[in-house]
Amino acid sequence: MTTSADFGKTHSGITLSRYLKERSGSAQLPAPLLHLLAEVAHACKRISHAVNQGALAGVLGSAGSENVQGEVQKTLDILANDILIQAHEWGGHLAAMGSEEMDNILPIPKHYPQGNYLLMFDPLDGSSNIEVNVSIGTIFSVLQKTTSASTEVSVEDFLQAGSKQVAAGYCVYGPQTTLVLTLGQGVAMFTLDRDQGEFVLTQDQVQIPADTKEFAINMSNMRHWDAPVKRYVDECLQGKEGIRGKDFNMRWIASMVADVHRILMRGGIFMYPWDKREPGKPGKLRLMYEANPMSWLVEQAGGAATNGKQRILDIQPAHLHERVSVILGSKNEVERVTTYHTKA
Ligand code: P6P
Repeated sequence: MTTSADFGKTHSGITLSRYLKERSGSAQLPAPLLHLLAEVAHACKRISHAVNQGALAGVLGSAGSENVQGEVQKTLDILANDILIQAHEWGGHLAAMGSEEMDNILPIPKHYPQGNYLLMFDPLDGSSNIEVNVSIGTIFSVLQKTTSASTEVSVEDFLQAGSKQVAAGYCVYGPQTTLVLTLGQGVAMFTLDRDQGEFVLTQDQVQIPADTKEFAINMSNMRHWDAPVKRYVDECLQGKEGIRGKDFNMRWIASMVADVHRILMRGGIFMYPWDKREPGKPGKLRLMYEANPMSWLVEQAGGAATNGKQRILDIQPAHLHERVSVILGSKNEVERVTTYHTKA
């Protein structure tokens, strides 16, 4: 059906609301889940506005506190976290929320409408880039509480493998504000049209090329890497003269959302592997609200995601804020790095 939104636009004109409504009601995509995602999108619009205001709204700089990770919290980290809590505590779709910025889960107050979904988020990933005006983003993951409605929600409800997610995505605040979403039926991208205040479908069924010439890793950590990662990167650096027979490019934005978005758009491999700086930690990135949602998106777009040894989505979490080594992106490259680990 042609609508006025289709006139003069170079995109589908399909708003996120219409996209969700058209998928609502099936067993896999019940209306409450899709309504929850509409609320996530609304919160991301508000965060985008705050991020875009930057210094004008006095939201830059540090908040003078630390999060559970021991990282200095930026003012915008806390603002984004508050926006997500306010957007969801009353919606009636959640049993509880979990956030990188909060030590414990946040059960929905008993006197508020209760739901069955569990929402995890990194409210503002890459926040060290805020002051220097580089893309940052919100990452979210949705699980379902599997215990009975009468059973009090607890952190154990969240400790499910990433393969149990029912929705996942991110919103990248860059030259465009783009919401990227999977419901298990492929990956769709929605760009925020500020004129109408709506996210509009700009790409659907995103596919990551199986091969690539671009790798993303923080090279300053090279001396700390394990042998398989060092072997892979060395072979990339040898270029045409080496066994790979082609030259590689390197990117590192230090904002996972931006690096993953580039990979979804044109392929590549992203690595934040275990290194010997903190040997007791499996990696820097968090499993529940960074690696799991990003891994599902990448797999849904035809890519792969492992911790070097196993599929990230198969990892059974033991703690809410547990960390993991991440290797994700173009399938053939991820398989090569994983083979170097398993055959080492
Ligand atoms: P480094 C941002 O702080 C983050 O969690 C990811 O978004 C990003 O990929 C990584 O850390 C960057 O880490 O050690 O390169 O600053």
